[in-house]
Amino acid sequence: MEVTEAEQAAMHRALALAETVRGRTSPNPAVGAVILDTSGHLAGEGATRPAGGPHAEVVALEEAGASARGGTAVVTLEPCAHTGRTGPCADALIEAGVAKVIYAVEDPNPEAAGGAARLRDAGVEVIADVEGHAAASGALRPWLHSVRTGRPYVTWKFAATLDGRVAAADLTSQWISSAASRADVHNLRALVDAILVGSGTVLADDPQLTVRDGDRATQHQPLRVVLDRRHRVPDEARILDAAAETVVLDTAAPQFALKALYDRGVRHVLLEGGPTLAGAFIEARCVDEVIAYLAPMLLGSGPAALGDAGIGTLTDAATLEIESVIRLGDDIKVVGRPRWAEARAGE
Ligand code: AOF
Ligand code: ZN
Repeated sequence: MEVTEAEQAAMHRALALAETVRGRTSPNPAVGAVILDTSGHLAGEGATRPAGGPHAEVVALEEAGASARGGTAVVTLEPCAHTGRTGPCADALIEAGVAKVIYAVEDPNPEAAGGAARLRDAGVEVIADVEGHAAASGALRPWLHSVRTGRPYVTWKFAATLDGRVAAADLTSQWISSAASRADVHNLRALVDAILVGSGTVLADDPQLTVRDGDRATQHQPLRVVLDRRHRVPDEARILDAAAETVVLDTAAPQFALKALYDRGVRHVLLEGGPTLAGAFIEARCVDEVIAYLAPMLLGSGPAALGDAGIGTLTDAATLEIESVIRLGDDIKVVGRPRWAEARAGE
């Protein structure tokens, strides 16, 4: 069983298609699919439509029409075998006469799994785990995490000086990070389902928490979430304006908040502030990814990015596996994953 160069290229295209719908498919996964005709030429392509709409395979099959017969389907996730809000994709592929199916990641959702077996039973050649790692650590990551853990994937993002401060001693904090970093944050917001802050951040900064610039602006506004146990958020706070939907949760407990968001269909949360809330999330081991924007600036005093996380000694430190380090304008962007997240993913 071999994967041709055209099929490999089709998988890369499917991965790219999946990227284009990130943040707009939850609670469903962001999947990409490509159909090649019998001579290996592109016949159709697609990505998951918003939840309740067709899956990626069905979008691609529609575009391919009769050219799918005898051809190959290349998908980032194992085709489903269940009737949920839509019919089984495995059956749609069989009916269309597809001869070969190549996919990246096995479907861990017990309700939908079994597509590969159904395809094989119908005489379709099936190849699994092609670019599996790329798919699982890309657009599918938050969804895969949610299926396994029952709570959303949490990215904690902060912008600080090189000495880790988010504001000066007098609490001035505007423009620590560069314009390039701020645009990057807006792109990041467009990829997630919800943005989470504590009431302290609302009172201190009165942020709007919308996607305003960056390349993906206006495509999608994530849900805005404030944890406000003491009912401190004033009616005139910008987070309550009409620019996007907002929920105020009457709790300070990360697990409870994440469960409530999961039940609303949220699969990826961007934790944006502030230090106290971040400390509580780290202490509860509810952070799966850390994105730090570090500005070439030193302050020497002022609040630290991370508040008390219940860590008293070095051996208890939350250690990160660094995934990438890039320069953004004059800033440095570091992406890392706490090792506890890794341990969980391997369970
Ligand atoms: C998607 N898009 O491209 C694929 C999915 O509720 P349903 O009927 O839409 O089914 C959702 C499940 O289908 C989802 O949890 C996953 O297991 C499977 N595959 N879903 O939304 C897709 N291929
Ligand atoms: Zn499906």
